[in-house]
Amino acid sequence: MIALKQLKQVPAPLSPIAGDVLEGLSRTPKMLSPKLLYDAQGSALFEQITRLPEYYPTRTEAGILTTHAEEICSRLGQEISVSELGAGTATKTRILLRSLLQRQPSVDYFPLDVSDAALQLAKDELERELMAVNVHPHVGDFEDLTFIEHHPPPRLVLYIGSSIGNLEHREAISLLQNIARHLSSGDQLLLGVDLVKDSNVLHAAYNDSAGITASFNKNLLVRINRELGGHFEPDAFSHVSFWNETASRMELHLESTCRQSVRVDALDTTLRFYQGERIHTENSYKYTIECLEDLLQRGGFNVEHTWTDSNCWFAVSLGVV
Ligand code: AVJ
Repeated sequence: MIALKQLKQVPAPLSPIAGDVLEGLSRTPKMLSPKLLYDAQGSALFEQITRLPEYYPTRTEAGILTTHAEEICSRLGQEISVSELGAGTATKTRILLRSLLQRQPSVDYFPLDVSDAALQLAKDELERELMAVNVHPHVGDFEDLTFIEHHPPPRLVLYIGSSIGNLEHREAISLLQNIARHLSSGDQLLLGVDLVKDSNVLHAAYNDSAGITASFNKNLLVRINRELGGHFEPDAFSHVSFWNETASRMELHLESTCRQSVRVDALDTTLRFYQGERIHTENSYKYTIECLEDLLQRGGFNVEHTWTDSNCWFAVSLGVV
């Protein structure tokens, strides 16, 4: 009896996501940080998204990098090192690194990502394909960027893939300022952002017919079930994504299909949902070229050049400190 009582008093080891989940789901309206979407399963689902016919950003950006690789590299410093924020599996980065190796004998490449699995894949594939690239992976988020100072100058920081689209404008500006603070004069940033376009194109990209984006979104609930002893029924929520014109962003939500209560053991709480209640899970901001260049400027970079595709669907901009 006593042993059991003592056992009950031992707190379960708190998962690192507990605080974020409790905070977000206690708000009105409920929300969850988009960072939570990228566990191993979520990162794998995102990789699938990048190959969907409706999801244009990845292949459009890859097209821009392929078409302009030489010109981009000609604008970079001599014997640079490359750091990448949110590198993932670094598929698009290979285009640039390959081109860079025409100008310098080797490259030190420092990918940062929250997903250890993705980084390991990046390292294995890159070092097999491009022997002159030395990969130094770093698992972590963007809170502390001091490690950039340890990368050999002159530096190129890559922040491509429109990951900055997850951030509010003021968050995006302070992230760029934070990057700039750890760089030296002459160091450069290559930033990729998704552009404002026909809302039908946007809608299709986030509501794919194969339902992969829906699975990616619902994986949040699966993750809470696994890591926090949640009792979510993923199919009692539907994937909702729409263009918010006023805010210039795509929004992702999970909408409760019925009135329901969901117990989350590790948070020692029961969440209540009314029918139609939404959890806001992600924003994906879309820029105009003007807004993109303004963002770089406010972030502490001088814009050197901006490249786009023939549809003007995506833009890649080079800035210098
Ligand atoms: C990884 C943030 C660039 O905003 O398009 C894709 C994430 N979410 N489909 C994006 C995402 C749903 C993606 N980013």
